[in-house]
Amino acid sequence: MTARKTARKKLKTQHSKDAFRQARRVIPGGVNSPVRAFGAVGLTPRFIDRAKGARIWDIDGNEYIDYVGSWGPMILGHAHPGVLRAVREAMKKGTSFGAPTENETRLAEAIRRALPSVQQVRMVSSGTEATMSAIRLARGVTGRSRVLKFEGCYHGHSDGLLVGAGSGVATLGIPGSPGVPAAMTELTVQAPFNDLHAVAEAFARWPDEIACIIVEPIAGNMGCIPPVAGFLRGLRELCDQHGALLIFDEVMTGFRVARGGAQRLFRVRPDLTCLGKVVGGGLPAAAYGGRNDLMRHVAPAGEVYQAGTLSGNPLAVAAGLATLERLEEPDVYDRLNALSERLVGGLDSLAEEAGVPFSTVSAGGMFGFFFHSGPVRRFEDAKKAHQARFRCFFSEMLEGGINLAPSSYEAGFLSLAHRARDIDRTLEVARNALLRAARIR
Ligand code: KE4
Repeated sequence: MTARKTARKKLKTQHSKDAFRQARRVIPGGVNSPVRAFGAVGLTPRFIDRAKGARIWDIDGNEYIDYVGSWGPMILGHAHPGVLRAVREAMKKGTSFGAPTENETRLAEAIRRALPSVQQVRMVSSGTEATMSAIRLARGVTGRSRVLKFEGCYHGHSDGLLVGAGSGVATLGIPGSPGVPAAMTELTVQAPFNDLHAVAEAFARWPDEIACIIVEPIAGNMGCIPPVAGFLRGLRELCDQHGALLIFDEVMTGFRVARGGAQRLFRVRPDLTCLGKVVGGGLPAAAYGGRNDLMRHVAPAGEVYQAGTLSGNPLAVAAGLATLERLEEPDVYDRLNALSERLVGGLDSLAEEAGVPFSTVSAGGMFGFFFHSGPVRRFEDAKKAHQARFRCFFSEMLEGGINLAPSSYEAGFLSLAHRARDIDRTLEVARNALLRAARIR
């Protein structure tokens, strides 16, 4: 009697396949942001019908436990009643005025309460705008032109930040995309993440030329990679020593890893902070802010120009306010930490049982994993992770009703709507997914 392999019923995906074909006719790659196309995993992207709490449903009716959470904003869970109510109430008064509203002041005050390093805030509509504007401000205030960033850190798609991954020590940026002229990246210096020596070398090589360092204090765009002990403190000291500004790009970590973001977690105070995702509660809103002596240079208070038709949009501000208000509850981050630790702890145990090299990271409501035994401290390390195993794992988890980020260079996100039973279900599916991945050489 041959053991029949229990062929698991594959999820129906015909509607997503049809929708993807149709979308590709009128939208480049069929998506409005590249990662959504599932290119890294070679599968049909799931077109979404609706989401609620920790769950998301595709247009074929498949249900998933969601760990993408719109790439971070949905920290309360999808379609949170309080957020929907706030947006509905705001909509009744109109959708956009191009004039100041009191709620924008309230949101700025809520951000200040959480981030003592931020005395003034400017709302924008995307993380890209936030980082681009913070860098312009740093250049305007210091009168310097160079910017230092880290390989594998992503700060949105403004030209000067789309630099190819350099190699070795601090290197001058090379265009990371067609359409970005070399002249736009020549002023961008790249160093390996977690490498203070390379940063010190950059300051030595370009004395008095570096306006700022911009860093994801916990990197979330090359997988999830935390700073090694002393790294952020070291950046603070080098910036102070060389008269450069320190910009924390907390678009992903802000209100995600702690109420005061990574700067609270690691007790390092940046000069400027960029925020996004959670501060818009799922609607287009982002921000940059910092000390009064810096922000007073931003137009119209000062000379550094920056503007935006929909900056501080009433609906986005209502969603952001409703989200941040709920994040002021006392045990929020303990709950998120407990959930992410339950998840990554379970994955670690299952990977060990499966005998597959694997390492995990978690911080607040953010987590990551690599098919690499670790330590993963920089982009070079992350690139050594086993991609075929990741693809197999991702596919098995998706088939099992678990929606993970479709790239090993992304992070995962939990919400306050996730429960222990969701994590346990996820681990049930992960057991078999890791065994299958382990069989790949
Ligand atoms: P947006 O322009 O996409 O709002 O934010 C850019 C940005 C800036 N800084 C950090 C640390 C970020 O993570 C991002 C955007 N994150 C990606 C996820 N890795 C957004 C997903 C996407 O590009 O579709």
